[in-house]
Amino acid sequence: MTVESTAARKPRRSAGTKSAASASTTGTKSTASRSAGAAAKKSPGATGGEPELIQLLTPEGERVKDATYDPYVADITPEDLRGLYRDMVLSRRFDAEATSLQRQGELGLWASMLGQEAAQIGSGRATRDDDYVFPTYREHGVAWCRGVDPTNLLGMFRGVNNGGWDPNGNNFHLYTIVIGSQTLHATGYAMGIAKDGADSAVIAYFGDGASSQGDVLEAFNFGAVYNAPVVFFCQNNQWAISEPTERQMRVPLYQRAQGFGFPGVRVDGNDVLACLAVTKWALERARSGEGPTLVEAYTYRMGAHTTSDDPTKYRADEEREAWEAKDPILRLRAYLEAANHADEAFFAELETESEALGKRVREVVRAMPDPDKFAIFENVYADGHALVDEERAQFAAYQASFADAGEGK
Ligand SMILES: Cc1ncc(C[n+]2csc(CCOP(=O)(O)OP(=O)(O)O)c2C)c(N)n1
Ligand SMILES: [Mg+2]
Repeated sequence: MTVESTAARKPRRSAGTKSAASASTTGTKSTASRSAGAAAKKSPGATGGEPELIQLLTPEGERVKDATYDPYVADITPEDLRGLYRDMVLSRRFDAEATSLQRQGELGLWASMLGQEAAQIGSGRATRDDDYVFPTYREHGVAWCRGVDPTNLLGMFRGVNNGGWDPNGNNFHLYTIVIGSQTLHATGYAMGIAKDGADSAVIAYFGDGASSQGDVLEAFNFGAVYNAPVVFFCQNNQWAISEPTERQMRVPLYQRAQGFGFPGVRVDGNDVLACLAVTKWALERARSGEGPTLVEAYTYRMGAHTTSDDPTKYRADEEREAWEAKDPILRLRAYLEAANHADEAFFAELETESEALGKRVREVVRAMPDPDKFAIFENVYADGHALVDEERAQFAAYQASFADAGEGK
């Protein structure tokens, strides 16, 4: 059975926004449409060409104009901006708590999102409730935006469950460890909703390392030829465990989209406002039948790959320090303060809220019960299997061999 082109879907564009597709079909935007200050910005560390970095807030917190993407945040209020700040602060607090809980032996592993808050909150807040999100294993900020209780993210990392939330509860799929595979799931899902005639969109998160994976390139191609309503959101955090981006690609990552026939853009991944605007644009393209977009959020993994990793073995302190100066939370705070959009009471209340969140996370995790030891054999096959039965029996005999067998499950 073939899947119909989404071109037949009814365009659905909200009033007051405009399409930037025409400016971006080659993956680069016209400098004519940008202010001189923003146009002068070149993304650091690019391996080819001179990619432009879409930016609405400089690292110092100054608002720069961008004729193409400003319309997507034109109606943002001071309250919305405080909301974005709150999201970033609380998700960072949650992430720090999880790292500490791993160090205390409460979690087996943790993959920190430190430094990637703007990319995740900006893009996450751009999604609509009826959009569907396919994350990797590091999208704690996106989960927050989708309304997944943060404590639910920790069960898998504690080893007490295989997921921890109902994906359909918040249209937020389970974390995916098999690098890049979720981009295919997302593309297939997007092809499906297009066939259903839905006007929602799908967003797939993945990393710079994942962009070398065949699955991701296959997803790009399927997405392109079926004009699927999917946004490929790549957080280029400069590292795939110990592999730097120069071992992943010879052209700037976002330019890969050109070869598949859809637009790609590079956004400052530490600028929450730019990430919000660019993702809104890309989702709107998807919803209105214009097909996929690749968004490369240029950012940095400030912490270790996971708590099992030691980045001091493969990267220089100076690199981390240079990115610290571009901190996503500090830049929005600088903007909020300069624009008089937030007072001391706001920051103080948020600090209290942060501490309360940390406390709740600690308490919930420590109280998570161990699963039944035999639960691992459930749900392997729908109707059971002789080999699984044999392994269950072996495991039961092994358990019974302990001196304290029978004193608990
Ligand atoms: C198919 C597959 N190959 C290898 C791995 C091991 N692995 C886990 S994370 C990772 C690096 C991923 O890097 P990137 O895509 O940049 O994401 P990041 O961790 O930086 O967010 C690798 C190779 C895996 N999980 N799945
Ligand atoms: Mg990476």
